Parts: sequence; structure tokens; C-alpha cells
Amino acid sequence: MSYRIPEALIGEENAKLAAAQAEDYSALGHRLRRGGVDIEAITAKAAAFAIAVPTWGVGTGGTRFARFPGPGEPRGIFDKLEDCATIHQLTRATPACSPHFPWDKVDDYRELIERAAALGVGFDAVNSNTFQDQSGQRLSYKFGSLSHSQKAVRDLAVAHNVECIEIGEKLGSKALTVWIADGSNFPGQSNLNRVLDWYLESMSEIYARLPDDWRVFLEHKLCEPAFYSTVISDWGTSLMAAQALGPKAYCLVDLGHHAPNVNIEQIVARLIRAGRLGGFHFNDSKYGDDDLDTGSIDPFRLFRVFNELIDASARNAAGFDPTYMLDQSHNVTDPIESLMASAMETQRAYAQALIVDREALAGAQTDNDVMLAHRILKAGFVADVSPILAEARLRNGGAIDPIAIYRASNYRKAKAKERPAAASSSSGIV
Ligand code: LRH
Ligand code: MN
Repeated sequence: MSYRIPEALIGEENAKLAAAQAEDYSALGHRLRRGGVDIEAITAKAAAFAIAVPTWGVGTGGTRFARFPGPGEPRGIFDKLEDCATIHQLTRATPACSPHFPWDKVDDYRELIERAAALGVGFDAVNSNTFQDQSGQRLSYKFGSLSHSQKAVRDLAVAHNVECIEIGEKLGSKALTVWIADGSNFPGQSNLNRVLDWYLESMSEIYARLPDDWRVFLEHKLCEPAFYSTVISDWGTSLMAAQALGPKAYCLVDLGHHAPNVNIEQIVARLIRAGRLGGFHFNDSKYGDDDLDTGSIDPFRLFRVFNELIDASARNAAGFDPTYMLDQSHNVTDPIESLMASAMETQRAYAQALIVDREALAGAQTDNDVMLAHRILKAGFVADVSPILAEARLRNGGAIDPIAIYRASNYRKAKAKERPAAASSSSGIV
């Protein structure tokens, strides 16, 4: 029987923190009420907040230089599901995971569905992978996939995406995320226009296979692994493609896929305006697509993104229904601790954005009272909403302090016994 953290341990550890939590929650409630904010309304929304965990994120990540796997590494999707379930057991904010194929392929999806259900984890968007060649693959994606110059390679990539949809239907997913590495490293290597034609031709074949209640998320990325041109390099190209494909096509914003200092919250505002914001891959970065823990480098940027999301829901923006997912690589921390911390940091930015006095902000913006407007927005960011997040977890049956309980549970030690370490460790992100 594989080890699960006993609910009793969560109860015992919560009991030690309950009095302090109640005191902090009550104090924050008084403070927010002075500003006309009802803490219970924020806590209820925070308790309903959900963000999906990437199955590829529960294993130790690496770089092209090296990967240093830790103890109790997940050996496959069944171990990954256990770890995703542990993240949700303690944070109560990650009810679903986002699988990646063929990394998470199994022979018997019924067994996978039953195991996931037993663990209380669902499946969010499925991710296709035409950025690696699989062993024995007839044709290579070296020079591209959905935008490859050879029709046969484009057909292979289309077939893979259709297979991902079919697997996703079995799992109960409602969306396909398509990120392609297609691009070039030399000026002249590819025709910058024709590659988009081929991409759209391929995507329209995939689009035609989407079930009626599904969406397809197009994920743009500035560069890497291509370093001169990338076919879907920015939000503008992604939006053009989504609008060309049809109403089930949306744009997915991975925070790390932009040039340094790009105003991502404004991109989010534009995609909301176009009714094509499908979702997010949250992470943080300082230089490139660093895939660092969400909120670990620039929590104010994360807050500014959520400020646009709350503004959109406050004005009932048309077609506004974004999906939240994490997409990170954990090279030096326990992936479970990082994913719990990151889920809580996105929930924090969400709660902080809910606190912003939007009416007063709109007034100050109309009056061009710059300092007042900035300080009204900043007041949300500087509010310590930790008691609200802890209360939301507590009311959802989770942990007041997830990382403390995770460490007290010795879950990682138990998994190190259950999961013998793999002989060799490779380099690369997963
Ligand atoms: C590409 C990306 C994409 C995933 C991959 C693991 O950089 O963000 O979302 O498929 O990482
Ligand atoms: Mn991503």
C-alpha cells in the first residue's frame, strides 16, 4: 500500500496553529472592514480558487546542462498522480492536473481514471508534444512539426494532436494545449509567411476534431529552442491564429514566454478584450523562459496580472473564462513544496486583487490623480492575505501550513523507500 499523508496528522498540526490563525483572521477582518471589504466574501472566493498542476512538474526538472534528481522521484503517471493528490490534499487549491503526452501515456486509461478518482484528482487541459522525436518515430520534428515544409511530417503532428484529444476525452479533459517549438536559427532558413500558412492548415485539421464542448489553447513563445524566428512567437500571432481557426480557439499565456520587461498584464487585457484569453501557464522568470516558482521573483507582476483578471470579471467581460495552470521546472527544490508554494502564491495574488477598491480606483483614474490611483492599487498588493488563504484551506479540509505538514509527514522519505531511484539521470527539463 503506498503511503498517503494521514488526515489525522493534518488535524493534529492544524490544531496547534488554530488559535493563532483565528486571531490573525479576526484582526485582518477588522482591518478590511474599516476599508469596506467583507473578509468572508474574499475567503469564499479564495476557497473556490483552483489551479492545475503540471504532471511534468512533480519530477525534478533540469537544464540542458544537468538534472539532479531527488529522492522518491515519480517513475510515471501513477506516481505523479499521487504527488498531485498530495499537493491538493494540503492546499485544497489544485483539484486537477494537466497531463502531457506521450510522457504520461499508459496502456490502460481505465486504470488511470480509476486511480485518479480514488486519489481525488481530475484532469485539466491535455498537452501535446511535437517538440521531441519519439524512439522509432518514422519522420523527425527537427525542422518543425505542424508548420514543417513536408506534408507527411505535418500529418504526423496532426495525428498526434488528434490522439491527445481522444485520450483527453477518456480522461474527462475539456481542452488541448498546443505549444510547438517550430522556428528557425538562420535568416533565410524558412519562409516566415509560408510556415504560418502550414501551421494554420494543420491546426484547422486538429480544430475540426475538437468535441463541441472543448477548447484549444494556442501557446505562444518568443524563442527557444529556435533562436532566430519562432512560428507562434507572440500574442499577436497567437490571436491571429485563434481568430482564423474559430470560436473554440483561444490564446494561452505562459508568463515566461515573453521578452524581459514586456508588459504581460496589458497583453492579458488585450486578449480578454478580444474574448480569446484561454488560460495561463504561471511561473516566474528573470531572464528567459526560466520556469521558476510562481511569485518567487516578481510577485507584483503576478498581482498586476490578477488585477486585470479581476477587473474583467468585475465588468463581466464577454467570453471571459480563463483556465489557470502552473508550468514550472523544479531543479533545486522538492517539486511538491514548490508546487504547493506556487499554488498558494497565485491564490494570494487573486485574493489581493479582490481587495482592490475598484470604484475608488476608477475615480482616481478618471481624475488623473496618478498617485492616488497607484496607491489604491498597491493597497491590494501590500495587504497580507495569508490568514484568508489559511482559512480557505482550513475550511476546505486542508492544512493551515501545507509545507510544515508535508515535512512533518515525511512523505518524501516514504516515497524514497517505495520508489527505487532510477539508475541513470539525464539532462533536459523533465
Ligand atoms: C514550452 C512549455 C510548454 C510545455 C513545455 C513543458 O516552453 O512552456 O507549455 O509543453 O513547456
Ligand atoms: Mn508552458
